Amino acid sequence: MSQELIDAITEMREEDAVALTGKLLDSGVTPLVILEDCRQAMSIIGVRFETGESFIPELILAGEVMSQISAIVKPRMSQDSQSKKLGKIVLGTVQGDIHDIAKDIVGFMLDINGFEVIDLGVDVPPAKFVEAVKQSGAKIVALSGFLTLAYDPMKFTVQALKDAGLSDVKVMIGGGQIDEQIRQYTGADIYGKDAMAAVAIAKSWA
Ligand code: B12
Repeated sequence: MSQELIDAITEMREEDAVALTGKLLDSGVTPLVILEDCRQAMSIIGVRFETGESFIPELILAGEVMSQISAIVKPRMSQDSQSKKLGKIVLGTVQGDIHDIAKDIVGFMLDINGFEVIDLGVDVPPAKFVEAVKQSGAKIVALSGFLTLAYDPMKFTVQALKDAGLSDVKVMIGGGQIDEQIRQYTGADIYGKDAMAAVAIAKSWA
């Protein structure tokens, strides 16, 4: 763990955070350790937002810092990752929700663990998931959502896949408030608490 990196992110020192990431990678710190630092930093920022110490512009800036770090870390991981793909996964943040930091981490982890990730982005309507599954032949769909308002779009997406005759496609869900109770509500196959869980689930289905 690098407290210096966590501090640089939580203090929104964008250039420092990016430079430090490069330095840590060069000194042999693994990308996974860096991602864990990012996760810790984001959770500190999340608590500050909830307690009124930080506001939306800070969150947006933190999101940008995360994207930049991810862009540096990703090529280093791809070098080590297996070229053999374990299968295709359609990923997206559901309709009405634009939170993508966590989705990107999930996509990133799936990618470097051998899956071909078709990332549909944010605010993705159910029909778009259906279309992407049909086009790609993916057998796994991963839905991310952070808002309470995301529960229904998740449920509608699961239903839309069934209505399209894609009952053999497995659906995992995750994000902020998502838990087992929400999984039952949405009809998804499984809930995963973090990106590592997403990888473990996908591997068990592959
Ligand atoms: C950053 C942030 C934002 C940023 C998003 C930037 C971005 N590019 O994503 C911005 C500023 C844009 C934003 C906007 C809003 N936000 Co906001 N946001 C957050 C915040 C602080 C952090 C979320 C985050 O990215 N965490 C970092 C990730 C990495 O953490 P993580 O959860 O550990 O990630 C893991 C898991 O979630 C899991 N996972 C995620 N997806 C999936 C999928 C699968 C398949 C699996 C298996 C696992 C999985 O794996 C991840 C990696 O390990 C949260 C508060 C919080 N504490 O969560 C509020 C929060 C989610 N936001 C909230 C709100 C209300 C909003 C706004 C409506 C605010 C507004 N009034 O405009 C808008 C929403 C607009 C919209 N339509 O979506 C509320 C939601 C409340 C609710 N119950 O609905 C929260 C909880 C804050 C609060 N307490 O009020 N937000």
